[in-house]
Amino acid sequence: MGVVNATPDSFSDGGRWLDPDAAASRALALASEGADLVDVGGESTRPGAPPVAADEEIRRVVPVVERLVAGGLTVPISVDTSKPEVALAALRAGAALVNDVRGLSDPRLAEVVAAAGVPVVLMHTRGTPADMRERSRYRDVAAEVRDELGEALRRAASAGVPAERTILDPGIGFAKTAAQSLEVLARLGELRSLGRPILVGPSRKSFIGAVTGAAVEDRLPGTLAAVAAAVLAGAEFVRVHDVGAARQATLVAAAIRDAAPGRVSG
Ligand code: HH2
Repeated sequence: MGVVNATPDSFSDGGRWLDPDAAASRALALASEGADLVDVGGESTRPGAPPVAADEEIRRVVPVVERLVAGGLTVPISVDTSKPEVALAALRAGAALVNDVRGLSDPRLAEVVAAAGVPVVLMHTRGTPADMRERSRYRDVAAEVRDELGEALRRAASAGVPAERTILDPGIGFAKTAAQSLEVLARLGELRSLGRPILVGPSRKSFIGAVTGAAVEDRLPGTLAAVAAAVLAGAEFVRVHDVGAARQATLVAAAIRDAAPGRVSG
């Protein structure tokens, strides 16, 4: 999944793709680098990011989706939003999937997803960008993330979104310290007990800076290490900014995983 942030303030690429034409050409470039999905978002979720009104988020996201549909993008478009109005407008414009960093905690978004019959990424977080840093107290981070994703699955089901249409994401860096993000990655396999495909978004995040000291723009090697670890632990999707490099890392990690004796490939 290639990231297209049509925002002025995203943590690693804020302002680069705010113009809809620039964002659309970025998405097309990611698809030609081998992205299987492009994820278009109009609100930064970095800790401390200011909230964006729905109409402003729609103004950022929908023109990008429209340009991609008109420009013949061949891979599905996902919309990275937690707002029902934005999801609805993006789906009407041609998006095929909703990526919700709040795991359908807004029942109105769950209704939109249920009515549209589209797949949804349920990501784990706690609170909002304003208070997520204070919400990172866990007794056992991997077990609690798994249990809270289980609750998200139940919320989805009761709103009419069947489990078959969900993808689960532990939310690297969301209401988690660097050490907690590392532990969640190390224990990613524990999420498999929920029985759904797993997506992981480690790209350029601060846990990589905590381990290496690298600045945001120098975190590609660390991102690739995390991508490989996630794939070896069973992730089906990785959300990244640098698709070409991540695709190579993913293919090699998957080939190593599938070469283990006794494993049925595919
Ligand atoms: N991370 C970000 C945004 N959306 N969605 C999913 N499913 N998983 C993630 O890990 C995830 C996500 C944050 O990264 P980015 O979009 O680059 O930054 P910002 O939120 O500052 O726009």
